[in-house]
Amino acid sequence: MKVKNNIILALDVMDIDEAITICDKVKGQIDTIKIGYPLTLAVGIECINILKEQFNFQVICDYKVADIDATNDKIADITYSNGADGLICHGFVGEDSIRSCLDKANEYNRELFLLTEMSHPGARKFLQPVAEDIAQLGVDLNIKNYVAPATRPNRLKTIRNIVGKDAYIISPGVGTQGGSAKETLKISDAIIVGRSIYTSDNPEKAVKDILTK
Ligand code: NUP
Repeated sequence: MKVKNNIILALDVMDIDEAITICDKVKGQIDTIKIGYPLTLAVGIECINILKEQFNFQVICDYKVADIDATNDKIADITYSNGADGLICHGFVGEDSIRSCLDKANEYNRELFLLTEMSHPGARKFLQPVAEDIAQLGVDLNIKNYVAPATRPNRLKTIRNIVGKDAYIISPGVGTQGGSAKETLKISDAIIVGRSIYTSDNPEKAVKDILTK
């Protein structure tokens, strides 16, 4: 996936008018939006197409898909058929579950992102010990796209070393969670930023500040 300025806006607002207002302010600098449960559950899955049609954005759905293969298949199908350019799935659920998302991505010719280690403090306990195995499983399954944390550059580096230089890594945790855009982009291909942009009085300037810091 090619992402303008290597920055993805995590649009975790719960109102479509607010979402549109923010998008309107950042559309000159950003062409890729990540939406998750907050916007989707508040507005409905049609929010994907609203953002695509109004702004011509690429939309990544952060549904952290983590079910058995048969259910993952349905979740991936409804997400891609509603216009998602990318979908994020969890890796800890294992090969069959990941594979059903990957098969759907290939069927629709869209992207699948495999979540390895998460960025929040709680991820240290259960996810961190298996994150390298998850990344290796992604490599074994020929997955091209990964999510790995901006909050722990050393862990991000370890995951980069496993998935290789040609893999595409996107990293949440810049700004509010404490990660640095500059440091992260030495290792990752793109950063994911939410609150530092969408809670700002001046989202356009917030994007500029993040990119220049
Ligand atoms: O490990 C992860 N950490 C994380 O913050 C995986 C994620 N998908 N996210 C998401 O990235 C999180 O749900 C939010 O949508 C975004 C980060 O937002 P913010 O901390 O910049 O507001």
